[in-house]
Amino acid sequence: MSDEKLEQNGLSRRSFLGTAAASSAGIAGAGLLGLAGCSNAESDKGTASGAGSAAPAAKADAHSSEGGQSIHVGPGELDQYYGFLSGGQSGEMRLIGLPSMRELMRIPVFNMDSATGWGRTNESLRILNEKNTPETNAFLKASGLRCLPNGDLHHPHLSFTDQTYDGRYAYANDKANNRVCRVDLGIMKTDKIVEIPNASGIHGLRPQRYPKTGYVFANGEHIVPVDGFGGKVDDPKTWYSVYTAIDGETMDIAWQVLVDGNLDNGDADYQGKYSFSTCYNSERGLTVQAASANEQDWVVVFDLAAIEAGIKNGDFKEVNGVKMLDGRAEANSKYTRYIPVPNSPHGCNASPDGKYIMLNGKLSPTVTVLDVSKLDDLFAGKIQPRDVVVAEPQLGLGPLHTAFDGRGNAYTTLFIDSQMAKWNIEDAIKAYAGEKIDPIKQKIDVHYQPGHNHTTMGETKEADGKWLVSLNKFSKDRFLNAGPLKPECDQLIDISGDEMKLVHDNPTFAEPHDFCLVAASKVNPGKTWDRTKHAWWWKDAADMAAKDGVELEKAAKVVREGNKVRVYMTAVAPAFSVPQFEVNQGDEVTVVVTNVETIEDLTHGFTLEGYGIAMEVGPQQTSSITFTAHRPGVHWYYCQWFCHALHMEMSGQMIVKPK
Ligand code: RUQ
Ligand code: CUA
Repeated sequence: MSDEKLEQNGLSRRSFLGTAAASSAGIAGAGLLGLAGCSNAESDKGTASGAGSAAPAAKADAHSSEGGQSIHVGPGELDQYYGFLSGGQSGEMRLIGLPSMRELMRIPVFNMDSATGWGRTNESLRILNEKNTPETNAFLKASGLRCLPNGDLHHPHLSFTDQTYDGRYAYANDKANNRVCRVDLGIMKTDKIVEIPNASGIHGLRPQRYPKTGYVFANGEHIVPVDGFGGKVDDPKTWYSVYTAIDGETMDIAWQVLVDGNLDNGDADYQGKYSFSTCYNSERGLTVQAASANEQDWVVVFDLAAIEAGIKNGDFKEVNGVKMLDGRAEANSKYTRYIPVPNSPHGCNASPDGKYIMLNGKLSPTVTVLDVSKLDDLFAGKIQPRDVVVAEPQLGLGPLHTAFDGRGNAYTTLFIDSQMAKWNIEDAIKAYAGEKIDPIKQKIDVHYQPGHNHTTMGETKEADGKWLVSLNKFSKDRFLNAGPLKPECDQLIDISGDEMKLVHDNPTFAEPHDFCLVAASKVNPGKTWDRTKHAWWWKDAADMAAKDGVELEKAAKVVREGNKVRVYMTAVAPAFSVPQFEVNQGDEVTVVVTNVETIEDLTHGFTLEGYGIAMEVGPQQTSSITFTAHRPGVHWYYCQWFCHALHMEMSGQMIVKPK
């Protein structure tokens, strides 16, 4: 590329050489992901925010961006948006208020949680394990585990009806253990977790937008040998990746499609006809060098109606109980199309006008724009795959994800440049058609190395163009040093005016990956549990109580059956209805606590000293836990939520008589 051309593209010679050097070195790690840039930044703050910086960092103002929107939410005031933030390696989902960026709640999902007992209570263990594969159940048994103790929640996205959020559910994936969860927004608790068989590394996740969710699409990132399609453990040439559609209502797996390459991120269209997945490693290599050798990889497009017809006509193989269709490039499948896109595309984002799909180049400085209206012709064989591309602007180094303001602008994170690029979609289309026009409107520095970004309501037809959040992988000097492990840095950017303005840095723990920004009016959680509506949560405890002739809401009873002891109690501030119970060493004990408070925010808890037991019991909720009384002696149990002036007195004793 000539210097002149580089300048036209807004890339300095120096930043271009940064990647060129990395790719010619062929290796990897450092250069490839811009980590060289990071270490430079470490030693030289002057370049910390990335080479090729077009504009100095906006000066942060604690309360407002000059002339922009106020981010200050005063005491007692409420935020305008909910943010559903992934907890990354923590395995949880986090609820944030925007614009204050205050953390409102942590929702345990793929983790175990000390405060609520998630991963320990009978109710959570049922949800965690009810849709495991038989292999996982065997593994848990052999390992002496009650549930998988970890997960890396990546991509939270809400359910849709008619192209916008309907406030029913949030879904997210666990790449580490190939699972997809659902959070019931009525109680902000995980209500379903399903393990995806056959696939490996469930990564990209997106719900169907129209007519509703519908399907939840989940990408298998890693190629693996797949039963029924000749997959052999010792022959990587026979390995493929698996694309999964889950029924968002039942959380059963609807179908799977076998595909080439490593599926990365996905999205669905606004019409309910197609879904998409970026696909790196078209080489199907097993090393970094091999996996990034090709100049072009793909976006895979899935034709939903054709897939449904294929299922109906029996054109599938049943693999471990799932209907799998052959969508491989070499199979010339009617279910898929492979559109070449520059090197190792990453993010995949549908524009809120429903017209375009953006594929973020990662190792290419470009974002490729597909025109959704051309896909019918592509599947009909009337045009070539690249004919669907209507723009491919060069934005800077390391484009990872793109968000939208609903006014025709797109915002792309540039990982290597540590910048956010704002560009106009129609201008990019004109430039691709040959017009002399620069689609880039503005670039600002972010700190540092951004991955996902998200705008308020930006993945719906109601994109409102108020706020943009950049989720940055590195924070370095932005916060007080927290030791070798630093927080990540989520930055709030005001996009309501003509210019982006950086207004707030928010530290977050390892590592928020994706975010979903939702108008507060779309989400209406209950204020207490509902004994009727949420009876599914404690249905096992209710069945058990019915057999024992116990009414949970009035319970104060100990039932013994052989070496099984069931203790039923209520919690009303400041007392449990059973102040003491006695068991024999070795008994299997189940404690069932029902909080009969009717007032909002009056949560009790049940902690049993010396047994690794604590659980949340919210107003009108029943929680239960089962354990073996191995340790003889007097064991106090107490409420761990400060519920009353006599909260400390809300306790009792379990007496375990030695054998
Ligand atoms: S991917 S940083 Cu796991 Cu969401 Cu792009
Ligand atoms: Cu109940 Cu503290």
